Amino acid sequence: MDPLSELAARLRQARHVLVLTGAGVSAESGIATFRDAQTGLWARYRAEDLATPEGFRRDPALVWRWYQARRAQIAAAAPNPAHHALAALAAQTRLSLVTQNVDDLHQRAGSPAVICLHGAIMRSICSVTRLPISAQWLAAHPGEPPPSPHHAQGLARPGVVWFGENLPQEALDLAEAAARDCDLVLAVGTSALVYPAAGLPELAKRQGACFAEINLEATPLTRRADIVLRQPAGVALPALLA
Ligand code: BV8
Repeated sequence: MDPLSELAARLRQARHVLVLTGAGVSAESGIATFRDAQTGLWARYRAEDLATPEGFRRDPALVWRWYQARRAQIAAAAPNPAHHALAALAAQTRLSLVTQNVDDLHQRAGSPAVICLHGAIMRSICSVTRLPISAQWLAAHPGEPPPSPHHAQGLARPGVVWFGENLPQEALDLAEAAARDCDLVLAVGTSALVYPAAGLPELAKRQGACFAEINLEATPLTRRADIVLRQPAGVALPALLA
């Protein structure tokens, strides 16, 4: 049986499906991935200069501009067939959708419950009090970054998890519980380099789940996969539901 048919059959029989998505799921919406050599954000920016508390303290204006540029790219993007297929899957089976992505495309495609391990780029929080920046302040300054990212309550920062920061405990607990309970786990569009997210398929596999990888290239998880689909997520996921 070809891998697509095998995975489609597994999906129909599954009791609980865990899907872990990465930046590759948003690539067909025109959002650059982190490690794609041609267009990846890391090709142009050093992540350690930007997506870290140290980088923000060192140059808040640069980091704020980087996030504003990404927010604009995301706001101009639309969910692609991969996002819509996962939203449809939630109506057909018990699905735990866990994403590493900080865009809002899963939500805009209609996925009812998205476990966001790395936060949400569209949110801004005060890095001193970690409180959301007041809607009034943001409404009074539509679309523009703060005069400097310094805000009355302290530095305004994007509501994402930076390297070296702990993940939101509730999201991580939900994701790990899903990994321990699922009987099918899919890793879709992720290079599987960032932990603890990349550890979820292994956690599922250790308790007996079938593991499928849908990715354009091999990753450190490929050797552990029972099924591998080397196709774009926007092609493979709709085909699985056809
Ligand atoms: C933490 C928000 C406690 C910011 C992000 C254990 C082992 C090793 C290292 C560590 C470890 N534990 C902790 C670490 C350190 C670190 C880490 O993992 N470092 C890595 C780089 C080695 N982890 C942390 O710091 C985490 N915190 O664990 O706290 C702690 C703290 C310190 C020390 C120890 C423990 C916090 C990690 C969160 C970082 N924040 N995002 C922002 O976005 O600005 S992560 C960032 O990378 C994005 O969220 C992104 O989603 C994520 C992972 O990348 P991918 O999604 O996989 O994207 P990528 O571009 O890499 O790959 C895309 C793939 O898709 C490619 O393979 C491509 O071929 C494929 N593709 C492309 N197009 C398509 C496609 N596939 C299908 N279809 C397509 N169309």
